[in-house]
Amino acid sequence: RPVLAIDIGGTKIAAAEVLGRQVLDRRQTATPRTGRGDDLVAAIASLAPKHAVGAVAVATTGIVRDGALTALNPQTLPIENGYPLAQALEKALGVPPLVVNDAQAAAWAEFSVGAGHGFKNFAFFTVSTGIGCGLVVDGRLLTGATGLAGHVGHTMSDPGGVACGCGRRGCLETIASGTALARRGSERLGRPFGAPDLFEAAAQGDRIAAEVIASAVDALVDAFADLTASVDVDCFAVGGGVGLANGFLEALQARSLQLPRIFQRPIVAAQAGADAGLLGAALLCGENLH
Ligand code: BMX
Ligand code: ZN
Repeated sequence: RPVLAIDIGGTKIAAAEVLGRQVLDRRQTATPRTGRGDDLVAAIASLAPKHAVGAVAVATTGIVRDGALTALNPQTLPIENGYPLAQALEKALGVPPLVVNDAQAAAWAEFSVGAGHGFKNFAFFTVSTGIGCGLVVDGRLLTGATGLAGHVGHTMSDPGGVACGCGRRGCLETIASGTALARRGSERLGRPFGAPDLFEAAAQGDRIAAEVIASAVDALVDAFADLTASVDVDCFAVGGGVGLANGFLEALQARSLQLPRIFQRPIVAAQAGADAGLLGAALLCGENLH
């Protein structure tokens, strides 16, 4: 029987039925950014099929602890702290769902059937609006006792740097996310720049645009090296709109080769694409999440 899979992001909510590795009948709606979890649940219910479903799997941006959702960075998704998402969805859909962080879910998809297949210790990064990360250590997905495991987007990149939505300063996400690139590019170039415009300008030979992108690459590769020193990652896979932008992966690989040998690891492109969260959550339904 297919699993009804849901992916809650900061801008859109996607739903699909996942049968084995196949993601079928994908549909989506805008994320209600009202700060009320009940509005998320109503939006999800509107995407659910009329027929009964056997299982429900949810990947969501934010910290998931015992089925409850909290934003680490409320700018990514405003929601009340500890919103009982699993409980509310069970009421709405009639099935108790599995709920997991979006990047953790995507890491599991990549590990199971994508770029991380065959490795025992694996890290997936999505570099898009924010920076999400999921870690597989010794073949097991790390979710953490409070759901925080893998939130590498909120580790230190720039001591004393700008305030992050999570309450710290200088997080990796404030340096290397798509949002950060747009902000930093606009500041340096003196006019509004989106992340894609910045890549375009760099490709046209703009030195400042290239510098801003290079500093994001440096920060990410340093985070990879820190993580390698922490849990000895075998391979990194990178996805997301910025992660898969022209030349970005090659820049990460080139920068990584400047690290001392012992910290260098393969850096590859993620394979599961925009469906990684949906697929990973559905695949986790068949596992025992710890
Ligand atoms: C944020 C954080 C992570 C998430 C990551 C990528 C929130 C709401 N989200 O760091 O949980 O995995 O963004 O999320 O605090 P995305 O929506 O940018 O894919
Ligand atoms: Zn932060």
